[in-house]
Amino acid sequence: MQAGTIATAPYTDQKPGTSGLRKRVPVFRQAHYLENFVQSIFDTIAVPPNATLVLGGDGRYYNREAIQVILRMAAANGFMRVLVGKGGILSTPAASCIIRKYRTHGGIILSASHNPGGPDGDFGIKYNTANGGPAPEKITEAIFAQSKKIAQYRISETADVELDRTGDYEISGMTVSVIDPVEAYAELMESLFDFTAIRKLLAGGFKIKFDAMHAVTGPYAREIFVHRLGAPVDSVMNAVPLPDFGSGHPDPNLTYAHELVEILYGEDAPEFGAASDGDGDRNMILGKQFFVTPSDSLAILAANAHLVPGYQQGLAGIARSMPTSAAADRVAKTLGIPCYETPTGWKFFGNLMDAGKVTLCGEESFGTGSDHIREKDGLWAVLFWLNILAVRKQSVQGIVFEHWAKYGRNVYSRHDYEDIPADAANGVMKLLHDSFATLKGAQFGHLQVKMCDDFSYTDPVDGSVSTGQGVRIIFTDGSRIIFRLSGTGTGGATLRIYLESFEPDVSKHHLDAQVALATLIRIALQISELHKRTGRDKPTVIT
Ligand code: VG1
Ligand code: CO
Repeated sequence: MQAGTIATAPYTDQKPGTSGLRKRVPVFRQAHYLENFVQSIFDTIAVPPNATLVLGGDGRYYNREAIQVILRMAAANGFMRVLVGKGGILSTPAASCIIRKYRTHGGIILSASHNPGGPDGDFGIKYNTANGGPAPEKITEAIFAQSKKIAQYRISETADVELDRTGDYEISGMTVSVIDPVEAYAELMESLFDFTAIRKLLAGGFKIKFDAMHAVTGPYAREIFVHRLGAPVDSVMNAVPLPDFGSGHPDPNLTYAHELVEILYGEDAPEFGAASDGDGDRNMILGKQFFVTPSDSLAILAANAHLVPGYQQGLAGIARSMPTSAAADRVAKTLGIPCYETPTGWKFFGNLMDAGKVTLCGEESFGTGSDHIREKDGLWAVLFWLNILAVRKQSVQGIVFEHWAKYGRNVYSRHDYEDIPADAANGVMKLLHDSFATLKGAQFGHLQVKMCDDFSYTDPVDGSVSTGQGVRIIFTDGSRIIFRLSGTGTGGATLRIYLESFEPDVSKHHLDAQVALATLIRIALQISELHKRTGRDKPTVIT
């Protein structure tokens, strides 16, 4: 057994995006590509003596091979121990939970989240720090800088580690502990929510359906819903993780989770439906024939947190990403707690949670979470909803309408134009920037533009500044149109348009969001010249 140093040359494209480095599998399979990035992480964090690393992924294609490589590299880079999920599996929230529980130095999560997998699908890698959260921008930038000058990496020459049996193994003087990926996470959930009340709700005939989309949450959902909460086995669908997610697109929204949507909108529908994404950090919440917008979901969890054991002591504050609707702000105001507006991506919430400034966080992209870990957490959100439903004994729809009646409704929608040519997408963004001066004060029917800018954020804890986080067009009545380019895609560009307007009038709360937002949608298309510039006449996905 020996540790070797291998000469390599840099790649120029290893810049982490919104959530880690994501590329197609064939890109990761290029000679030294994975190794270069992993060594750049280890060089950046300067592995201290006796350090432990957490390692696991969402089970997608190339997960196991990558884990073996990273184990060999961790040994050669001086780690004392690696905790790896059995079968190479760890959901993103479970990885965060384990980093915190065992106070490790950090963790590597292998996932491209909601992006499709398979030999030609996407793969991804992300580093999380000792607080359990995604590395902040200054670390991801340092990793990128290192990847551009890397000349060698260290790797041990050892046989593959047996990943399918829990237990401790030794490679090149380093311990590999293969651990149960579910246990610690399930225990954490049990400590936060009233499992007895949820068990009673389910035993009383309240039917639920959870779609794991053949991604990582299957084993977690089975353990929690079926074994610990007594739901029937068929409450969890697509429960077996597959390397290509059964050829599906593991993104829990109305378009890609259509199998679940059809069940919830069909005859004899269950009372509650939910889905999670590839790596288990997103959630979609459905009631019988009803869809809960993620921005509303965050606001409703906050407004009902006092009903849930883990949050009964009150919330310190709430944080939401900039494009997320201001529904949560209204709840924060009523509760008399602060609400922070951050750029897109979970890495911006970490400092606020570590400083005790916020308890709940959320993004419009089906991400919700709290300071129990430092990642968004799909099953956590589902359990939070079930706990509320068990206490309030109302339908999902009933709870949402009551919420709107009390706070007003932030009508919200996101339109995604996926895989458009990068030039066209950049052209749209440039046009918008160039129009700031003429847009300000412009009148569109009854709507007048109050301000427009490109969002920038100063972290209230460490003072770091992040610029270029999305174009905002804000109207005098508070309506907003946001344009942003995605930072998680691997092919072409994805342009996201976020639309929001406030409706206090209860008699209009039943309106479909697309109908209620029709004027804003028209304005967005007009000022961006989107159809002309991209050749697309409708969005790929509407949520
Ligand atoms: C998207 C979402 C963002 C989320 C990110 C990672 O980023 O919009 O809210 O934090 O995905 O989520 P982008 O740059 O494509 O808009 V996940 O579930 O991929 O870790
Ligand atoms: Co995800």
